[in-house]
Amino acid sequence: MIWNKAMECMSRDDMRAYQSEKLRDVVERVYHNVPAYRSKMQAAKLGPEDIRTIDDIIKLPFTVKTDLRDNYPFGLFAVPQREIVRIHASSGTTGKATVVGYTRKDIAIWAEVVARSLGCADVGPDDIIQVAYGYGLFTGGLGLHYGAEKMGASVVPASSGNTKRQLQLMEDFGVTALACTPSYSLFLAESMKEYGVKRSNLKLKVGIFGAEPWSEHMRTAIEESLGINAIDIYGLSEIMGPGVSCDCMFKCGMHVFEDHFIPEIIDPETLQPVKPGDKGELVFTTITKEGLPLIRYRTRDLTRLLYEPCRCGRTLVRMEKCLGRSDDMLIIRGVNVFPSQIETVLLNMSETKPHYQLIVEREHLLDTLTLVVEVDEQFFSDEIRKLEALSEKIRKNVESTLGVAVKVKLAEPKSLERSEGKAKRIIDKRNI
Ligand code: DLL
Repeated sequence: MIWNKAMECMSRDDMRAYQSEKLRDVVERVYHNVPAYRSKMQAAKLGPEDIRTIDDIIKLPFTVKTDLRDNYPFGLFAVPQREIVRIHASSGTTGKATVVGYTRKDIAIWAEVVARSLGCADVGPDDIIQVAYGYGLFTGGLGLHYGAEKMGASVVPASSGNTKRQLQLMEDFGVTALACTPSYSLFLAESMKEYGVKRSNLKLKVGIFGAEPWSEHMRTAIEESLGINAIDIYGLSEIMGPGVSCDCMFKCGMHVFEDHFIPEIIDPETLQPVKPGDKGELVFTTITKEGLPLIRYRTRDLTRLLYEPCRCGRTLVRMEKCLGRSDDMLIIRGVNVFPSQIETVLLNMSETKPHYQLIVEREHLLDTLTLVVEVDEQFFSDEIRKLEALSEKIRKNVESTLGVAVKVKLAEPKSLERSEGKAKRIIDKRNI
C-alpha cells in the first residue's frame, strides 16, 4: 500500500523543485534561529540568499555528532523550548548523550513517515503490530508506535525484553507484524521451542527490522526461521528516528522519504560528493523539521543511493542496506556504543589504565560485550576478592554509561598488546 502517493510517486523533477523550496526555507530558519549555524555559515561566507536550489546544498557546511554535544542539550534547537513536545536521546561519542527535540508538527511528520514505512511493508489497518523496540529515550518504540497508530493498525506496545511474554502476546493476540531489532527476531524464533510456542499457532506475516546492521544472509535466516517477510527500516535519532527510509515489498533498497530528508553520499575522507551510484558516507539534510533541523548531517553510515525506478511505483531514491560505518561505533543489541565512552570511564577510574580491548560476540543469537582491561600496577593484587570487587566496580561504571550489559575481564599491567599504529581495540567476532 502506498500511503502518500502524491509524495512517494512524484516525478524526479517535481521532487527536486519541492526539495529546493524546502531547502531554502530550512536554511533561512537555521540561519536566523540557531546561532551555531549562523556562525558556521558566516565563517563559510554564506548567507541564506546563496542557497537557491538543491544544487547549492554542497556549499553548506556539514553537521557532525560533536556539534550536538558541543551544544548540549538544547543549543541546536531552532524553536523556543515551549514549542518542544518530546525529547529523545541516544549515545554520544563520549559521556554526553545526543539529545533531540520535536515540535508537535515534527511528531506528526514522524508518524507519517513511519506510517509510510509500514505501508511499504504491507502492514495496514487490519494488522496487529507488536512493537518490541524499547520505549523510552530510544526512538524505536515510540517512533513505531505513533506511526502504527497513524496507519490504523492495532498496536501492542510490548517494548523490549521478556521473551516469554513477547511470544505469549504474539500467540494470544494473533499478532501479524513484529517490529524489533533483526537480532532479537532471530532470538525470538529460537526461543519458541523453549517456551512451547508453535509456529502454526502464530499469525505473524511480516517483520519491520532495523536499528542495527543486518545482511541479506541474515534476512534469509530470519525469513526461513519465522516464515515471514523481513523488511528493513532505517533511521537515526538525529534525523528523526525510525522511518527515514524503508524497504518496499521488492526489498531492493530502502526508499528514502525525500520530501523530508535529502540524502547525499560523500567520500568520508575528502568530504566531496561521490559519483552517482558510488558507495560512501550517507549525509542528510532535514527540510521540514522544526525542533532540530540539521543541515548536511554526517551519519557515518556507509551505503550507496540507487536512482533507477522501483517496481513498486515509488519514485523515491533507494539506499542500499547499511552494513558499515566510517567511525568506530558499534551497535550492541540495538544500543549504540562508542569505544570512546569506555575510554572515558576507564580514564576516570584510578585503578585502571585506558588499555583495553572490546570483544563482541553473538552467543545464542544475542550480542555480548566483553571488556578486557588492564589494571594499574599499584592496584593489581593477588587477592581474588579485591580483583573481583574491582571488576564489579568497572562493570557497573561501564554499564551505567553504555546502557548495555558488559562482562569485565581484568588483565595484568602491560599484558595487552601495544600497537605502533592505530590500537586494535575492537574485536568483532559476529558474523552479521
Ligand atoms: O536506531 C532508530 C531506529 C529505531 C531505526 C528502530 C530503525 C528501527 P539511533 O539509536 O540514533 O536510532 O541509531 C542510529 O543505527 O546511524 C545506523 O548506524 C544504525 N541503524 C539504524 N537502522 C539501521 C538499519 C535508531 N536498518 C544508527 N540498518 C544509524 C543498519 C541501522 N543500521
